[in-house]
Amino acid sequence: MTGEGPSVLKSRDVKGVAEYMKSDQCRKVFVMAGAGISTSAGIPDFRSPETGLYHNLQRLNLPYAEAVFDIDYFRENPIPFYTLAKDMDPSKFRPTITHSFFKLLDKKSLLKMCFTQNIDTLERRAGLSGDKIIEAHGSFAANSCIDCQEPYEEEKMKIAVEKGEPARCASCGGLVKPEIVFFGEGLPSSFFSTVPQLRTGDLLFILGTSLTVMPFAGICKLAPPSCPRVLINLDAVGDLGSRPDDVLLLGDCDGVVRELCKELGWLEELEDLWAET
Ligand code: CNA
Repeated sequence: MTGEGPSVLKSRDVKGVAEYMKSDQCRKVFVMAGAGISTSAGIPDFRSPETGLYHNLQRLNLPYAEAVFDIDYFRENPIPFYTLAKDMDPSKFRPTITHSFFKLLDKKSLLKMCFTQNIDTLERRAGLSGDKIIEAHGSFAANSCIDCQEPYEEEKMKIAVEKGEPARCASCGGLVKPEIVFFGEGLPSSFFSTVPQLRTGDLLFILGTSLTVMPFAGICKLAPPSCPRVLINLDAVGDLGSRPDDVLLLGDCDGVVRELCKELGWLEELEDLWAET
């Protein structure tokens, strides 16, 4: 289908997207987000060359980079994860202007749901309410035992992470970890019950993700052909670009979001929302 002209949008660029967003056709907006929306907050993503976590994991002496988020490896050796968790402590970071854009979409009564792979809770910290976020890979917001699932107190967990000493469950002695989804673990049921909503979407933004982790990566295909899919990312990913109304806005997401909001006449409001975070 590449090469065909758009059918829903007037043009496959910022102007075309902004014009569509202001029309009555565009009522239900969905967001799919990944680690790239938090890099400007200072949290490294996984796969960016040089700066990504996978590039910088040598110091943890892992057998392979993904092992740091592998549940079987964690049982054997939880130290690398605890070392990483210290660097990723969400309370140390401020939401980016891209996170505030999601809040702005919500304020304009456009946002239906924000599906995020991120575990940093910055969507919440940007003011988005829990009923508008699906944290598909869990988050650092809660901690529990990997064996008996007994919840573990946040303050005690902070101390364990700070010391780099894996916390143990008071009931069964099992290892404790934040409720983030490791490789080898299932996604939350809320993810599976909510993704079908994407079939009703009028517009889907996909931001800061390499679209490589399944099943999350596959859900962008659920958007119907009448729903333009807008990729805001440093590089082209997945099958984006294969549909007539796919828009590739390649570049830094904060910059592209500002450009789009300028076109929409929303820039000042966006900056004000961000200033509040
Ligand atoms: P990824 O595989 O690291 O891909 C990130 C993508 O974002 C790449 O395509 C980059 O080119 C792009 N990118 C990086 N910086 C920018 C930027 N400033 N503007 C636009 N695009 C940018 O990360 P994914 O999210 O796709 O992978 C899924 C993993 C990463 C999930 O399981 C997450 O839990 C995990 N993760 C989350 C965080 C976080 O919560 N902030 C950090 C690191 C990893």
